[in-house]
Amino acid sequence: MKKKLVGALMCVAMTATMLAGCGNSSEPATAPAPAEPAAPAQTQAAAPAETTPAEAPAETQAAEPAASGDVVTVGFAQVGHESDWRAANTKNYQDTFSAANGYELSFVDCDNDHAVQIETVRGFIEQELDYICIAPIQSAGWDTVLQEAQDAGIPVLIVDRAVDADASLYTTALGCDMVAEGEAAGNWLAEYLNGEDANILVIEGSVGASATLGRTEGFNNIVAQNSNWTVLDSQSGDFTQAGGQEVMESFIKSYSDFNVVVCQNDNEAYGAMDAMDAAGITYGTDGDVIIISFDATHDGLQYTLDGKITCNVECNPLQAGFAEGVIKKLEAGESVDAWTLVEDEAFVAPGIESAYAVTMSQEVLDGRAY
Ligand code: GYE
Repeated sequence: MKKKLVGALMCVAMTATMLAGCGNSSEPATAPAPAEPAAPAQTQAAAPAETTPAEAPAETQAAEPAASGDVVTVGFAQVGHESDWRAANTKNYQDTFSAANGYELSFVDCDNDHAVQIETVRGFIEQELDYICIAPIQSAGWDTVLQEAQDAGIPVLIVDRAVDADASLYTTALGCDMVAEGEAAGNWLAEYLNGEDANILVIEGSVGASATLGRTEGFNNIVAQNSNWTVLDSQSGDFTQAGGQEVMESFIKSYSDFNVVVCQNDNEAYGAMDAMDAAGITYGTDGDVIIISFDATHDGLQYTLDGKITCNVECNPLQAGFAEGVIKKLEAGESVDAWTLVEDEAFVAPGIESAYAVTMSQEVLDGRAY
């Protein structure tokens, strides 16, 4: 294994609060139990919204206000329950689109199955819901059902991840800029390595998801600018802890000369840490391997604070307020933006100063809402 060179900026500040046994199965890293994917949508109600609606200048299509009386019916075809990020995102939608807030939310966990997600959207169309939110499992394959929703006159919000369908087929899209996230990770790595070689292993997210495609593209943009960086391998860990562990175990069998592991979400990073622990490979600001992660969920940032994940690029899961902002405008007969960006930032372990990221502290962690 190649030894990581530690520059002058990178003094280690491991804290006494370091978690014992990184990524072990007792960590609260798993999402709630799955809903039956093929089951009919369940109506859910919960606490009031926590987030602020998007303040977006009017730009595109206005829709007819909902015709179903006072209660606004919203269908949400959610990706699944693969990660902590997803659990926070689901809770945020359930809290925001609550009965107390005047909504009837039909929530379906599509269990990472594209066919189930398409049929779920068809079900929402048949039920004549007022609005449909889709967090697309994969970016391809949406034209037909989006056309069906449009023909039925139901506004569709593409949330979190993107589709590659023509934008005229849906009302609006919102989410994080995944390419920018990948570039942030790469830019930080270039700054941190300061000219040293990188032999990189990438644990990608789910195949065909825009979060995977964008983070990969963005990171590769920076790889292309660094002639002494090599991506040794890049495999999908499906955005799960088990997937991250499995891919890392197979990487460890095949490669002995890596000094960077890029995990496209926190749960994969937990699994990768388990695999490296089992193989006696050290990582973090005190070890041989630099771990970069994405999401910056609470537990992921705890590992960043502990110096185990060196850089963690945020993707904010609290996006329901933006969707509600769009729906309120449509209800009022106003036009909405074609696209709303949910902004995020990156975080680095204590002892590191970066132009691209916030240095972690207990205060930063305590201020996390998810
Ligand atoms: O990074 C991952 C989740 O689409 C941004 O999906 C989301 C990604 C997130 O499973 O944890």
